[in-house]
Amino acid sequence: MDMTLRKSCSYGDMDLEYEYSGHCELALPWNRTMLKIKSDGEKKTGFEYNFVLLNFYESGHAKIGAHKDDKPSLDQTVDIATLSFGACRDMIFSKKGCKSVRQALETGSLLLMHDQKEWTHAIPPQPCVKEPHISLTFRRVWSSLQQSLDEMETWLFDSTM
Ligand SMILES: O=C(O)CCC(=O)C(=O)O
Repeated sequence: MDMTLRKSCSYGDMDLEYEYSGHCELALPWNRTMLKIKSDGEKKTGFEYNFVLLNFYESGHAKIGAHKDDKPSLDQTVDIATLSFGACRDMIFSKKGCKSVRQALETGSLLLMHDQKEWTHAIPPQPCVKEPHISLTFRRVWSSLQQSLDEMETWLFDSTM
């Protein structure tokens, strides 16, 4: 991912980390505003989120390269919800053998992404856009504590069968 002119931070449940592009993002604790937005998003989507990544694109020169959100730490059963603010930017979705799809990220829009292991997505440069764009991408991330509990449960189940 190209970090030029794009700034990120994240909020999430306690001690949650999300690793992407060889970079580990440690979540800040939820604040009131983020919790309110998260709860509104959960009502709309029907999913429960424990992590949000904020991206600030200073102008149309800021971009994010094509990538898949296919990290093992992401719960793939939960669609990623992208809430957009500010200048409209385009997102391009591509999948082998399929025609690419260009989706405008209008301010106030909520976009749900599923099949994240199959599709790549990107926000290409749009030099004519002068104003900033902000995106909040809500996700469900496996915590290492949850992973240990799951492993313990599997172990207990297997040893009692
Ligand atoms: O900022 C966006 O809307 C896209 C973010 C994104 O693609 C990602 O974090 O995987």
